[in-house]
Amino acid sequence: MKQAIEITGMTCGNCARHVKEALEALPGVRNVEVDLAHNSAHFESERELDRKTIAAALDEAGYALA
Ligand SMILES: [Cu+2]
Repeated sequence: MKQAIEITGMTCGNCARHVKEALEALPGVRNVEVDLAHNSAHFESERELDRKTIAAALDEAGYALA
């Protein structure tokens, strides 16, 4: 399934890469696309990931789920 999220804390391409890597590390996640200009990302996942799981992964990388 496809999921879309909004993220706070990204300021540059490195941030976008860190977010991409953090999301890709979650189980079953693939095809992560991070949109720096719009502070958002979308990805495909085998099962729907809850906000808590996504927020924890982003927090660990230094960003936050909006
Ligand atoms: Cu940055």
